Formats: sequence, C-alpha cells, structure tokens
Amino acid sequence: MSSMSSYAPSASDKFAFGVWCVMNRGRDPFGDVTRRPIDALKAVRGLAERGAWGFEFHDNDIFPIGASAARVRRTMSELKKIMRDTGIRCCSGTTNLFYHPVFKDGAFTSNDPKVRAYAVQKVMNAIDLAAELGAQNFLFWGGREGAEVDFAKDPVVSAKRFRDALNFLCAYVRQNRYAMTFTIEPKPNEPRGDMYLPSVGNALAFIATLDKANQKMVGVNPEVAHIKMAGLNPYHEFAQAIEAGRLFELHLNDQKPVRYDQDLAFGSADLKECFFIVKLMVDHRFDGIKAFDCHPYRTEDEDGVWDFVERNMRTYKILEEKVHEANQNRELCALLEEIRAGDKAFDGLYRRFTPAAARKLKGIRFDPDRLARGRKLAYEKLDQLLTELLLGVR
Ligand code: GLT
Ligand code: MN
Repeated sequence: MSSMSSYAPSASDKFAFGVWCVMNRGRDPFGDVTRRPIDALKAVRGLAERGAWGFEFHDNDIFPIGASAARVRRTMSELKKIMRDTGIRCCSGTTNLFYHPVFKDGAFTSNDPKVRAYAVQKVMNAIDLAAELGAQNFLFWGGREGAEVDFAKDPVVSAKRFRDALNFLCAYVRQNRYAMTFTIEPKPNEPRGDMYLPSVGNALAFIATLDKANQKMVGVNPEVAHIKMAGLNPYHEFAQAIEAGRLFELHLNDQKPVRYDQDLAFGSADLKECFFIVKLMVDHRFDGIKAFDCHPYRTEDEDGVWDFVERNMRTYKILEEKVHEANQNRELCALLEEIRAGDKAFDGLYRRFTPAAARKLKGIRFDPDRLARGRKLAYEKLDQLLTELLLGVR
C-alpha cells in the first residue's frame, strides 16, 4: 500500500455520481432488469456513506412526471434531511428530455413547437428543483436531439432552436439569481442515429454563438465514453475545454473505442488513458466537479453496485498518486527536460505581430536538415519508463 493514503475519497476530490448510475437496474436493449431497484434517496445516502462529495440527478430520477406538489415537497424535505445528516451535496441537476415518448424526435430541436415549449418548461421546473437543492451546475445532454432521417430535420434550423432554448434558460437563471452554470455534454450518437453537438469542439463553437451575456455561464461536461465512441482522445478533448476555460465538470467512466455506449467504470478499459486524464486534471489544477457517470455490470447485485461506486473513486485516487510519482520521477523528469529543451532565443518570436517581428522572422536562415537532426527524442524510453511506473516495477 502507498505512503500517501488508503485512497479514501475526501471532500476536496469533489467526486460525485449521477443517482441514475446507482439506480441503474441492468436493463439493456437486449435484456431486462437484472437487479432490484435502489430508490433515489437510498442512492444518495449510500453515496454519502461511501465518501462521495456530491450527487447529480435528473428531475424524474427523484420527482416523477406529474407528481403532486405535496409529493414533491415531501420528497424534497426527506432529501434535504439526508443532505444535512450526511453532508453530501447536490452538485448538478439535469432534465430528462429523452425517456418519455413525447421526446421521440427531439426536445429543443423537435419540429413540433408544442413539444419544444414543453421541453423548455420542463427544464425551467428542473432548474428550480436543482437550485433549491443548491446545485452549482445544470447539465444539458441532448439525448434525443438528433436524427435518423436527415430529410425530416434541417440541422441548421435545429442549431437555432437549440440556441433559442439555451439563451432563454440562461436568462431564466439570471432572472432568478440562481448561482448556477450550464454545461453541454457532447455525444456523437445513441440513442439517435446522429446527435447534434457530437464533440467538445462542436459544443465550444456553439457556445460562442450564444448571446454575449450568456456565454460566460455555459461550459462543457465531456464524458470519456462519448468521446471514445467518436474515436477521439479524451485527454485531448478535455484539454481543449480547459484551454478554452470551459471545463466546468467531468463525466468520468471508461469505454472501448468506437462501440455502443458502454459506460464502464473509470479505469476498467484503458488504464493508461485514464492516467493521462487524471494527469491533465492534476497538472492544470482542475477544481470543478468530477462526476462518475457509468453503470455497474449487469451481473452485479446491490453489494456489487456499491463495489462499483467505491472502485471508481479508488481508481481515480490511485492514478492520482501515480501522476504525482511520475511528475517527480527523476528519470522521467530528466528525459522530459531533454525532449522539451530548445533555443530560448526563438521562443515568442511571433507572440505579437509587429512589422519588425515579421521582418526579423523572415530574415532568419534556418537549416531544416540540421534542425531535424538536432535533438534526440527518446520516446521509446519515455513511454517504457511510464509503463513500468504504472505497472509498479519502478
Ligand atoms: C444518460 C447519458 C449520460 C448523461 C446523463 C445526463 S443521462 O445516462 O448516457 O451520459 O450524462 O442526462
Ligand atoms: Mn454523462
């Protein structure tokens, strides 16, 4: 065991889970449920007992569609009592805009204005509930925003409809003085044949088209599995969001590339890749919400569900320790220094354009052959050193 700790999670980790992950009963498109339901309140209490800092929820995970006001109040006060007793917080809320058949062809992007209006009203109500529970963020995963039949929906029109909804909802949050950000969660497909806003880049570009007053409050919460479904690299996708100042929340899990949405536990498919995700968060001091959004295997019973909850956080903590080891490892540091070295005189030559800077740069005589030979890039050695460190033989 490590010098650092027992890998127990603490509040500063900001680990959270979707209650829906714990409530998941193992149903998939080919098979029925495989375990008994755990209700939302029990899920929240169980998460708190295992050291999670926060939980997130869809409106209907806790409050069914059509629930009476009295029932909503009763559940609210039970939930708040659990939060007070255990210290767990509600970090994010979201709206289920995908399960009910009314959303079969989209919510914000449905062709039917009445469905779109219902969707936005449903989100306003969900925002009120989340705000009452103290949520700092509100998620937008466009589960049904997309198409199979491209003839039916104009994607340009869909983008405008999506924008109108978000602009309206941002203004709603401000009007109510809720201290709440929004995040968009990209996904390339499933359940739709193709979904709008399929990648981090798409979402960032879309955010830049929102009303100026709203742009600051909207970021992204990319999910590892969704990124890998598109065959992209989560380390790079998260990095772009960090660089844009738009990474407000993570959805952590794991996934084999270019397959259906597997929602595997963090670190269960590609440990090395997960190491780099954790490294990015450590190196760039990510201080946002780290939510695990994945499902226990269908084979698990209730005990297995809690094993699943614990393993996600534990793997993250172990990888975090490996990151610190790697960042301090003398051989790795020496190699990196060599790899990243260079003639400082050339640094920043074109950071700011001036005619003089352009003249200066044009006047330099480069010898590309010599430049290519100039430095040793011992990447085989670098990668092997890291591999051995991860395997615990260094
Ligand atoms: C759904 C999806 C997740 C989203 C959730 C938020 S629900 O399970 O697969 O990735 O984050 O609506
Ligand atoms: Mn997710």
